[in-house]
Amino acid sequence: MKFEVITIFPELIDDYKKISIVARAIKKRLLQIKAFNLRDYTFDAHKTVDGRPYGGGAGMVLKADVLTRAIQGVLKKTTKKKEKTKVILLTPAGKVFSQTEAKKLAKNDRLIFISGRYEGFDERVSSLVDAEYSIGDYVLMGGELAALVMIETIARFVSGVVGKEESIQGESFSKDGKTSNLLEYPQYTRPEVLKIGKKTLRVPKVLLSGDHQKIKIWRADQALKKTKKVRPDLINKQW
Ligand code: 6GU
Repeated sequence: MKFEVITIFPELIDDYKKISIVARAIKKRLLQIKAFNLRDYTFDAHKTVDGRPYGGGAGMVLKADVLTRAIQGVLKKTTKKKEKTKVILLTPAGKVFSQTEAKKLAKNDRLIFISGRYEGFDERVSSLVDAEYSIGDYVLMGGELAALVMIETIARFVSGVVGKEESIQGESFSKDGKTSNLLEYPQYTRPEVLKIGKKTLRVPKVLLSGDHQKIKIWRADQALKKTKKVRPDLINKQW
């Protein structure tokens, strides 16, 4: 699967590619991640990417002509075979990204992300865009981190990217796992007894019992309790 990001900070995307699992997947040719500098698609010597908003107001707006040139330029770099492609605009005003959206987007061969800084985009760029996404209800300085969050989430659905070790079965938010719709149960590893200052922290006895049926029930109960406590909204959520 191919991910392309149009940004004024391509180095942010390029640095991310060096990280373990992602680097391994790129080496195995399962993933491709490419950053394109928006300034390479400008029309003037100053490489201007933004302008003052018509009608006045604070902040600057990313120029539709520059963005159009960049999107069309990146789209044209296509390989020979027909690739199922989507152009995605990253904005806090977009549809909220989720595990379900990630799974759907993973059906594409190629995703082109447009990442803005400044206050926003000239609205006319939406005519070249297939979807607008936000990663949550808070405001970032720009879309680069949102692009990386989406890329990492979607890439985990690409066959071979996540090894058996890091299995995606049964994890929080996965629809098909045993703990469907619930957060994951707590995990423990050695040492069995941990001393932190005056505190002695032990691994729950049931996990040392060897009784797999009991462990299964305990884990399901823990997952439910944890979810009720921190994310009650997930209990009756339709995915
Ligand atoms: Cl996609 N962009 C920005 N600037 N802020 C965000 C976001 C995106 N998603 C959540 N906050």
